[in-house]
Amino acid sequence: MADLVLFWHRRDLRISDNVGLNAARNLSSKLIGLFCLDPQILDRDDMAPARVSYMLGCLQELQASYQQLGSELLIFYQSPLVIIPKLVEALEIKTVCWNLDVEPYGRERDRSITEALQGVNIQTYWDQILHAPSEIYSGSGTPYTVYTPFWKNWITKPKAAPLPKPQPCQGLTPQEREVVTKLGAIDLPTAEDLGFPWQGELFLSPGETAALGKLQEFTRQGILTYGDDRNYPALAGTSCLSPALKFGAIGLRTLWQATLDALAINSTEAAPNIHTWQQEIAWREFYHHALYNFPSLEQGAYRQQFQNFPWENNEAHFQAWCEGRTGYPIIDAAMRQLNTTGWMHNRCRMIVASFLTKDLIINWQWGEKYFMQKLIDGDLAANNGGWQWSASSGMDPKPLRIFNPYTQGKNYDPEAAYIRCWLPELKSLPTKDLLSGNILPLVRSTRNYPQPIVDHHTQQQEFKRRYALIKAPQES
Ligand code: FAD
Ligand code: FO1
Repeated sequence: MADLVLFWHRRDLRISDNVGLNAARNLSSKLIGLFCLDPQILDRDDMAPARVSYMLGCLQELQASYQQLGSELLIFYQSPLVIIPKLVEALEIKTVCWNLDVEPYGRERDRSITEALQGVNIQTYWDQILHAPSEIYSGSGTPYTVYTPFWKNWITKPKAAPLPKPQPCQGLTPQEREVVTKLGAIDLPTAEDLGFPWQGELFLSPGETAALGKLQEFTRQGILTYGDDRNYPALAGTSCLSPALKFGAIGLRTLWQATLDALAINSTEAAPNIHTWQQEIAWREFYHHALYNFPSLEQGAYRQQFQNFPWENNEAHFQAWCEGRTGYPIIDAAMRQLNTTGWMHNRCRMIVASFLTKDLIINWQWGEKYFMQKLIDGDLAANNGGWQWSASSGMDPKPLRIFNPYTQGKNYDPEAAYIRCWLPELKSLPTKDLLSGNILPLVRSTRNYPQPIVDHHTQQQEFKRRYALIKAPQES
């Protein structure tokens, strides 16, 4: 009888194009999967119900996929540090495999488990990015801190082809099944059971099948006009794959191959659009590598001098921003999209992040956390990267980015269709008033829509004044 191999899933909730799972299956024909509902992660105060709900949906399909292979995915609501050594001992498992992660918590967890599993064969792999951090260093052997040179290097590296689904395999014997039941294996709970009820529709249907379907649909059509369409939040101009990428419901090699296929079958006119989407995939990787190389990003600003920024941190302003009641239509529309759906368009993420940091002069970390509490795709690396970019506290602070919310609205929501969709109380107002914010006080009060809580021009000057105080000498 073949040796039992344990494959531990974390954010790779699929069976196809899964580097670690594919390798584990090659090691043995007897293979089971494991997912630990980790109290240390689930008890954090930045958990989003939409995200937990999406994750559980992915796990449901993953369980079914394991059954089709002839095996099973075990679920425990326990710390992996406790349950994995117990499983290894009770089932005499000789090999444990998993895919690596870039997050500080995950890396420390993996280090502790490795230590606890002395004598066990542990095999780890890079799966959630196309290139491991060690593959993309500058000529002088240091990590990149600016995107463009990173991209220029990253795009020249050959990318691996998608991997197939694992071959059918054997799972546990009835006796072994009894053992895992005694150790506390559970049926998959609902998001409500875990304390994260999500009543709304999910922005993307969970699971591998839905993610592959979405990729196919997008690379057949949406990608061909992505270059322009991606900037307009009223259009369905982006792939909507971010939750799938967060939880690994789709493999990166499959994604990349789809872009190559799209380049091969479409006209040369489409190519710049496809390249732009490839660049977004590289932004994701840039932020993953950044977090891996500079784990302290999780704690605060990359730029030292930014750690003492004199923020205003007005709690009432923060509350108004969270609720979408700032009196700035484009800001409020975006925040209501986030609160209602658990997702926000990228253009709007940049606008509301600039508004929070540069207009309300509130610490970007408050916004970072609020996003994590709401986003279905909330991902430490991308979220932290996006916030530091917007706050000018990160690796690439120049030019000092201050978005004018009215100009942004005019440029990217010219018919105010997005504003009308999320602010139905203002629906009947003329487009030019919605975009300029010139809404009469009487109209605001009858529709219960607030006055602007701050003046953009005054606050912009104030931000610049404070920014000058912390600017490093070499920048002045
Ligand atoms: P598409 O435009 O179709 O892009 C395809 C994929 O590329 C995305 O799914 C995503 O994985 C990646 N990607 C695209 N743009 C970026 C980017 N700027 N940075 C990093 N990866 C990118 N993305 C997250 O996945 N999770 C987050 O928590 C997150 N927080 C953000 C916070 C702020 C302040 C900002 C400005 C951006 C943030 N982003 C985050 C990046 C981006 O907004 C989303 O990835 C994108 O809106 C997801 O929609 P999509 O899948 O339709 O993207
Ligand atoms: N990974 C787990 O192994 N167990 C979980 O219970 C779990 C919950 C979870 C919830 C939200 C979220 O955004 C991610 C979640 N993940 C979970 C994945 C997590 O990102 C990885 O485990 C990382 O390696 C942790 O650093």
